[in-house]
Amino acid sequence: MAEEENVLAELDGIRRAGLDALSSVQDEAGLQAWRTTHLGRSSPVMLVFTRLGQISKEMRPAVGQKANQVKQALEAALEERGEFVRTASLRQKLDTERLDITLPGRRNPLGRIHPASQALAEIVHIFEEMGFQEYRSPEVETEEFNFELLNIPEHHPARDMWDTFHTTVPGTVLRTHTSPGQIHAMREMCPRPIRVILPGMVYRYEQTNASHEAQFNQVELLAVGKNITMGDMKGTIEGFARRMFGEHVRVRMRPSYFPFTEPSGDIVMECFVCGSKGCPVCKYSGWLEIAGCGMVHPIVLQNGGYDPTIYSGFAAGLGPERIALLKYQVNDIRYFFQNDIRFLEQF
Ligand code: FA5
Repeated sequence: MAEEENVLAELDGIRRAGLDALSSVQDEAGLQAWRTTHLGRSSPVMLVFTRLGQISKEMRPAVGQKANQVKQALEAALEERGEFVRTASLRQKLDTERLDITLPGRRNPLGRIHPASQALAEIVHIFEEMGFQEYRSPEVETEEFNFELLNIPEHHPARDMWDTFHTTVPGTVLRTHTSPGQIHAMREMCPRPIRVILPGMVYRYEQTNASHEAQFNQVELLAVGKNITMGDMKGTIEGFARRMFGEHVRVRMRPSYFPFTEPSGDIVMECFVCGSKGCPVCKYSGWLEIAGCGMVHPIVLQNGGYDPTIYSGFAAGLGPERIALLKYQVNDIRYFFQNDIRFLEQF
């Protein structure tokens, strides 16, 4: 019996010692250490539970109950002290780590629209004002659309003008120009009259220089209807050049060859980079080619579903980066895709 009374007194001592020790705990680490010492597996109160078997049957419930009460009292005290320690620590942080919300913030650097995209958007806007509708066609094309349907049969030497990148799918290429979009647009809109622009990226496997990139944008122009003439084409392109560069800009159309137009031409503009004196951009000619153009070939009209004895049309393919070279007087087209922030920040 004396042994049981001793245990009950011991439990009172355990509780007192635990609570005393807890009152001096000041932080999270102290709370953790206290928990291990006073409530851990080898803590005095937990050891009482392991000794219950040695206590007489009559007294066991009383001792067990008291041990439970002590354990719960210690747990509740720990909870309360934890709350106190955390609140005190938060208060101290608020006092010492005060935020000065009047300090100016750090600005996020603001991006801007890429110069090639700016030129592209302006070109699209001008043609939209002239009544052309924007139409999108795929950048990955079949050889049939990129060449055959544009009257460039396999093994025709004209294919050399558009050496390209092939994909792993046989007969599928990255388009070399936006002209295959002509066939897509015609097939979708036939037999209605067409006035569309097709902007987008094109790819060529070629040696780059001041006026040639391997990846660049084009804007295709296509008008199909009854009685469309070369005069319409010339007027449209000259009208565009005046809006883009001003009333007095000098534009020339010179004869050229494309298998998908007949007759064909190139649009050349005076070189603003050198003031027409001659530079690497205009290959020392004083003029820079900005577009190819021509009257849509009868075979191409037919491939698009239009009867060439009834309908005619004109098409052109403009190079927005070439136009941007002239507009912003940049002396090398390769700057556009080098991602040099010092260049891009100027626009
Ligand atoms: C063509 O791509 C024809 N599809 C254009 C066309 C469309 C003709 C409709 C007739 C009717 P060309 O390869 O010349 O043609 O390219 C057209 C324009 O794209 C050029 O005038 C030039 O402005 C631009 N361009 C051509 N090659 C490059 C290049 N490597 N880098 C940057 N711009 C280029």
